[in-house]
Amino acid sequence: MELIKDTAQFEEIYHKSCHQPELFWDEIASGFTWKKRWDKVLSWNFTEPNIHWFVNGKMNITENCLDRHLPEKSDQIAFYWEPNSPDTSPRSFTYLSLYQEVNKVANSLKQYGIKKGDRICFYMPMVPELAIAILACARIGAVHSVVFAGFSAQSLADRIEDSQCKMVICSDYNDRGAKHIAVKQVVDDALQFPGCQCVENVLVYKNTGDEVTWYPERDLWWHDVVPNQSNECEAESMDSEDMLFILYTSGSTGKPKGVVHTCGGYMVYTSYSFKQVFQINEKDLYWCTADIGWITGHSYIVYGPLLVGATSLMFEGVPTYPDAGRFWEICDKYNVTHFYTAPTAIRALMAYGNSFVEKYQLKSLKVLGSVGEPINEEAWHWYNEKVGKNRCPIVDTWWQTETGGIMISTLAGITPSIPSYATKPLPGIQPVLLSADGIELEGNEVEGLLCIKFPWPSILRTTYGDHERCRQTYFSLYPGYYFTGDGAKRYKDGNYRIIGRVDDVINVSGHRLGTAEVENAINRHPHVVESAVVGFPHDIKGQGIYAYVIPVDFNIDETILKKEIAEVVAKQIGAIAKPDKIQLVSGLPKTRSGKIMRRILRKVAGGETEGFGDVSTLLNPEIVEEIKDGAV
Ligand code: 7RM
Repeated sequence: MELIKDTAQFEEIYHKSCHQPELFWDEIASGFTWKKRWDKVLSWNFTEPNIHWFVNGKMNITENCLDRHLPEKSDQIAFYWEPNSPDTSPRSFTYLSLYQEVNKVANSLKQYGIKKGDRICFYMPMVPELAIAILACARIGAVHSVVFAGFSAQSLADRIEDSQCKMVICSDYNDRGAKHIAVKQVVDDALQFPGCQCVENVLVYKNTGDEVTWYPERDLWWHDVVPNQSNECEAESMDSEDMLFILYTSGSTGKPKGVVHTCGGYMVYTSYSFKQVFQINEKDLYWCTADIGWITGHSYIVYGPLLVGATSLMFEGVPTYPDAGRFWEICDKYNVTHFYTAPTAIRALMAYGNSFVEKYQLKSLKVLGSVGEPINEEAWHWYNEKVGKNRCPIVDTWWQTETGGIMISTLAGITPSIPSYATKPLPGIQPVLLSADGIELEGNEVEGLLCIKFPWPSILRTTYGDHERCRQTYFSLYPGYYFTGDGAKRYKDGNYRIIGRVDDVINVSGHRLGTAEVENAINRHPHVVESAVVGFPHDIKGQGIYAYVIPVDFNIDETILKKEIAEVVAKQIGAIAKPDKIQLVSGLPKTRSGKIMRRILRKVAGGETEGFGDVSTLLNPEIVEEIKDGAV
């Protein structure tokens, strides 16, 4: 796969990708190892939806991540691993050693009865064994469902149950910053739920070595099972459209949905987008600071870099431990050339002042990336000046769990970066802006709902176990389009600026949460009648969580109730979903049909005191004054 060389070539390739998409993707897919070539590049409709890329092609993504590189790169480092504590020894894996470790784990999974199509749940910290086991799973055709290890036992149980996982892979504990987290305990708690009977074994990687409760009929130690295995394991032949993984993500309604990605298209798109956006070359050292529990980690820590044969860095810890210079220390230590992080991390580090970042040279850096939420101009400039020393292009990459890979972004050093703009769609991506009634807005200087009108290889195929939900969420509101849930503006030269979600999804520190999900958790508290959750602008997190709560009675200790509500949310979802602010109210503004007027709640949460428009049509207009006066 050739790197795009300049703007003119980008324009030319983009044009071709839209006018001859099948030819375009056929050529790119031909650069991979297939066990059998496809009969047809694409067959699709967005109505059911039913999308097939590389029809009847057979392959295995791990052969493309590992085996394919062995002849030339067996001694090249696939990834370095930097532990949470700078005092712990770092580790590294060459392509050959990674290949062997993956095969050993793959053989272990087979030994315990895991077969093609079985689902395996992962609840692991950022240790190399997480990446290894994910690849092992893919090697034998099992489906991975990684759950971010900050989610609660309840959330973990819901996900295990929804996809009926046969195995859970976890660690004993996790040291993250100064925290010591009992990972296996959460798994044990989750498996107490009646819906989790499907789990036959728990494979436990000994990470810290502290004592754990052991269930001998169910639990397996990694070190008892894995080392004895053969380091060869034949890669299962997978159809392009066989499931590769499930990743749960929040939407505007109810419980999170399991976004399904399939083998062939995901492979082709993550590797293409990785290479072109970051402009990765031999000898580069790429580092993405995301957690593998999110899509960014799947596509751009595990699969993308390995597919292109890059060398990358995986980091166990957090940006502020032992101090706020850790990221920069690591960049200098490893000579990181490509650094990819989230605006929330940049803002958090900015808040510590410049002394930390100024202590380091950062001479090796060539490209900076941003992902997960809109990057505000102040953070963009700080990133550019203090980290990139005004000499590294910034790629602001817009994409989603559902898109599998980066959709709108600058190509580093090829197309121009503009502060707070994601800029242009990648080759193969055809975005449109729609008005609320579904009309395509033409030209530049327009704002609308961001939709995509043609499939790309890593578009989600379904939501696990509920295809109708997939259709309704993404393909029904604007027939013929994939609806992203984001609003965007298009400026001159066709550059896009992402504004943010237009649905009831909030983005807290780059983590997606449904307001309904948080409300359901809050409503579990016996002293809560009803609640409404909205986002509000937050200096570091991007958005914070503001909860309006109607208590059973006001004759209570407010501080205790608020604390308990936060605990209920942490228990139901995880600490990331704890409200930043809770306001007790006697009612919520409702329309005559009983719908909560979130517009008003968002304004109050955002600190606005006027411009509420006509509220007289509400069922309870008097509540608006009370809410304004009681704003926290
Ligand atoms: C990769 C990821 C998706 C939502 C998406 C947006 C927001 C992501 C950007 C962004 C502005 C960006 N997947 N988002 N990247 N907004 N600029 N560069 O984050 O499924 O967890 O979230 O995140 O609202 O719809 S995700």
